[in-house]
Amino acid sequence: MTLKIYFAGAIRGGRDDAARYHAMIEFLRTFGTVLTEHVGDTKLTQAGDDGPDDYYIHDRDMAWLSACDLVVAEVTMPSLGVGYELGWACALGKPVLALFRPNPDRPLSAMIAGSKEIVTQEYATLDQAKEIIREFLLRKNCHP
Ligand code: 6IA
Repeated sequence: MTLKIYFAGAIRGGRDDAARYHAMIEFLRTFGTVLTEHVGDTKLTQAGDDGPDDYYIHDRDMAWLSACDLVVAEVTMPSLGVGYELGWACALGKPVLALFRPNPDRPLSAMIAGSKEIVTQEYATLDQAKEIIREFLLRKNCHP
């Protein structure tokens, strides 16, 4: 059965890291299906939600979160939606990897960094992020 991966990254929180999300999603796709590919759509702007309404987005994403095998999140750009998803993912018992690029201006929320359910890993380059993702997935017995 194909691995179902839920990737979380900021949308209305800010799209500065959209290209990184895109590259991570491409890498994750070598392991299985990414349910939330739109998060890495570099054409999607903070304001560009001209699709379905917010109730639809919330309920569809929650259904994907319930259905997924694991969650990978890029948490450098603070996002209420990503925080909400990670809280729910923990409550649902999903394995969660949170990737964070440290910077002196904005430390990671203690609710993520201090969670024993969330595996938080710091990285600097995309190659490092890929290696962290690969190790996390292999530990969960998931192979490309
Ligand atoms: O608070 P944020 O918007 O930064 O929350 C981002 C997170 O919530 C992402 O990880 C997504 O899974 C989810 N999310 C927030 N907005 C959307 C959305 N907007 N579509 C799908 N997931 C979303 C509409 C875009 C669509 C028209 C392509």
